[in-house]
Amino acid sequence: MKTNRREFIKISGTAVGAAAIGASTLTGSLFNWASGSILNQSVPAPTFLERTPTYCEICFWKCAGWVTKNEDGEIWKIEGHKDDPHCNGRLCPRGTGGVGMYYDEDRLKQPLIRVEENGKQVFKEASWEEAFKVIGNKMKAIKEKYGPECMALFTHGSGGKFLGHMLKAYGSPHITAPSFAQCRGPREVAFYSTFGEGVLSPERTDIRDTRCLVLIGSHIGENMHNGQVQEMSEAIDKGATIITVDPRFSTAASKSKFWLPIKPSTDMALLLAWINVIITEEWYDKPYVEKYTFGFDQLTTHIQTYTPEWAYGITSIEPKTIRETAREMANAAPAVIIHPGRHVTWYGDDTQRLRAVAILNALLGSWGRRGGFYFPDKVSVPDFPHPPYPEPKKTWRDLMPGKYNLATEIVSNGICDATIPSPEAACNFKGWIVNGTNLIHTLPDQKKTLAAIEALELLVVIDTMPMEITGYADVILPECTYLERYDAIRNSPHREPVISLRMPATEPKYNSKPDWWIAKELGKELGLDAYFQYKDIEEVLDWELKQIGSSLAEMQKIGVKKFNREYDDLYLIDGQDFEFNTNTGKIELYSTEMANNGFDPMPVYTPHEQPPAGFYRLNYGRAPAHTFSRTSNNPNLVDIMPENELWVNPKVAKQWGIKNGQYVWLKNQDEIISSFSIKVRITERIRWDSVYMAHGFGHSNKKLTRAFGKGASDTELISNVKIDPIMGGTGMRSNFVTLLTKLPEKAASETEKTVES
Ligand SMILES: Nc1nc2c(c(=O)[nH]1)N[C@H]1C(S)=C(S)[C@@H](COP(=O)(O)OP(=O)(O)OC[C@H]3O[C@@H](n4cnc5c(=O)[nH]c(N)nc54)[C@H](O)[C@@H]3O)O[C@H]1N2
Ligand SMILES: Nc1nc2c(c(=O)[nH]1)N[C@H]1C(S)=C(S)[C@@H](COP(=O)(O)OP(=O)(O)OC[C@H]3O[C@@H](n4cnc5c(=O)[nH]c(N)nc54)[C@H](O)[C@@H]3O)O[C@H]1N2
Ligand code: SF4
Ligand SMILES: [Mo]
Repeated sequence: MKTNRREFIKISGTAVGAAAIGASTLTGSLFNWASGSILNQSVPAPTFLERTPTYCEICFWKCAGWVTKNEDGEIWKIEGHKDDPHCNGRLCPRGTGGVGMYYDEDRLKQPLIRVEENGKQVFKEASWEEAFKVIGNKMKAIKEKYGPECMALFTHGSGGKFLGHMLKAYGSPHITAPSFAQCRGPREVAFYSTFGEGVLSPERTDIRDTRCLVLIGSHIGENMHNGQVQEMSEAIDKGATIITVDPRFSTAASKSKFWLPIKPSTDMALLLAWINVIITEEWYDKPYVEKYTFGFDQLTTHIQTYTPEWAYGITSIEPKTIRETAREMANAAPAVIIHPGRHVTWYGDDTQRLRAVAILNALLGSWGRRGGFYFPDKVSVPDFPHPPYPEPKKTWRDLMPGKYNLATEIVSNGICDATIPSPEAACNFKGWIVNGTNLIHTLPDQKKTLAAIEALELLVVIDTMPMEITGYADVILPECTYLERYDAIRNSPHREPVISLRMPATEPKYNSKPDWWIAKELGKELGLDAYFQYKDIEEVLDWELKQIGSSLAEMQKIGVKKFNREYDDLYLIDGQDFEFNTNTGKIELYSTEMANNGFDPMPVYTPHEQPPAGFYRLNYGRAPAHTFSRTSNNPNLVDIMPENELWVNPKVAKQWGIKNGQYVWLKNQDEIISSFSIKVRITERIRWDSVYMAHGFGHSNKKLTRAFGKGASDTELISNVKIDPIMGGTGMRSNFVTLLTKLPEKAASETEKTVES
């Protein structure tokens, strides 16, 4: 099987002047990082350059970069910052194309308020003052009638810090992000209960020095998290073995020594069989296991029956391959990483699957070792002084008693559920502020999301674009793009502590404003002036930076600043005593925390549903040129990839008599039909029991002139959600679809249905 090189030509063909950087296998073939601006290809190099620091907002890797303007003062290009370990001077194609977000003429331009005119609901343009008045009055009424805790903030992205501060000052602790229960939550909870620490973001994986990288359902390469992709290229160049477990022949699979095309939903069986082999063959790190772990004897007994022969019948991976790959990992140990993945909410037993991943890493001694997982460090930046927040009278835990006990963050789908009125609910949420998250495409089970929205007394949406969620808002507030604003200091954990500044490269276009300003003005409207005792964000940033020995002026010049680690403890030293932050002070192979909460202390295999005849499992994932639903209208990125395609195995295509390039509709197990059709791509790279599409397409908002109706939405078809009882994650991979080759009546009418904003 070959990867599609034509796609690569298309990418570099669009990015005129782009150079392939690095001669490694990965960068050299599929990932041609563009170094110049895609948008202004024809603009001659300006004579006067003015550059300002930023960090990218196109995804959550937050690469630091420089924005350069041309002599007319217009944004010309964005380049990576060479001192930044997130990007090492190179942005991914999405980051380079980020300029398109600023230039997109479909942007939200003015605050909008929902009003009724002639019996019809419409959005009316408003001033910021009017918009704040409407929101302020409603929020005060909600506080009075139900308590401030009944307001929730859904936020994903940088502005969350300011809006979160405003909400806490108002009296609600309910701030939630989809990056927990729709994304990496199970992984964090699993690693906390095993090692007493999370994996964090950026992941603490020491990929550049690894000798064996196991990707189990994490497709680095299409998942373009920059530094991680670069480190993987570096590791491959240095001869590391890549083992990819994926039912789909992903880009990573094409770079791998072993590709294990596992039957979807059966990963737990493979992981348990690997644990079985590593213990029975005595390939584990004996001194490490003895010194640092708890529960080895229980684990040994527990995995007796989980043999490779047993797993073969479940996973379709041959026992010989299971042993061979286990051997490969053990040979590389401790410089081995069984990658914890990132979007890990699949089948509802995800925390337990990630526990198996954590246990495997522990047995091989990779936690705290070079080429395994390092101990990250970050600077502690104090917050600008403010009065203490009022004590909330109730929290989400009171509203969902006994549920998701081990969740370490607020579960967004839990807030959504608790918004839907029900006789049992102690309190329902009455108002949402939604910032930088397109909940309609982000939360599975759209029926529930819509039912919750229906029940709200206030829905404020802060966004840069007219998305699906904005169509449901009472008030829409247009945020300016990341290129036009200051934000909180980026301060993420890494090998060395490192901070980065984002500052405006230019004035906000239209009547858009930054989140820090929105939070402050809304705060004042709510009478919370005491919490906003500063003139502007520059004062706040300068104060915060001065506490850590820098200043705003310095950061404006250098963009990125590295600090020394307080201790030289990136890895464990051989034989070092170490107390882990778990109940036993050890790495818990047997989890006392799980046991105490009534969950299996060691992972157990349970079978998952398989598709009925004529149906295929709906598999979805990332496309290198896009981020979720946020970039599908970006003029630069639309050029690279205008719509998503449905990967269909040739055997299936033949059965259905469908041709490459033909458009089909999809119908899921609950009779939900996709609003739009999707182009078929016939490929051996997908198993016959599944179909695959990139997430983020199939927009139904007509205001998105480039993205409307392009491709299909996976979210729409994800109505069967398997909730992880441990932490509330939404397992989204138990949905099955069948193909419709003709335009069904329902789909035709759905196509007409749009939201206005
Ligand atoms: N079906 C399905 N659902 C998924 C996933 C999936 O693969 N399939 N993936 C899950 C995962 S891993 C994650 S992390 C989440 C991601 O979930 P989201 O972060 O909600 O993803 P997006 O669809 O990109 O929505 C981002 C929204 O923010 C807006 N936006 C972009 N920039 C700015 C800005 O600077 N300011 C403001 N105020 N708004 C901005 C965009 O216009 C868009 O409306 O989705 C989860 N849900
Ligand atoms: N270009 C780009 N990169 C991104 C993002 C983006 O939007 N665009 N988003 C970022 C974010 S927030 C996240 S969370 C990460 C997510 O990135 P990943 O953690 O890599 O997750 P997914 O994109 O969901 O891809 C999952 C892979 O799992 C495979 N798979 C499906 N079912 C099974 C199964 O049962 N078993 C196994 N073993 N594999 C299976 C799919 O074929 C796919 O290749 O990507 C990040 N990077
Ligand atoms: S990985 Fe790409 S999109 Fe994400 S922050 Fe970095 S440059 Fe931006
Ligand atoms: Mo994510």
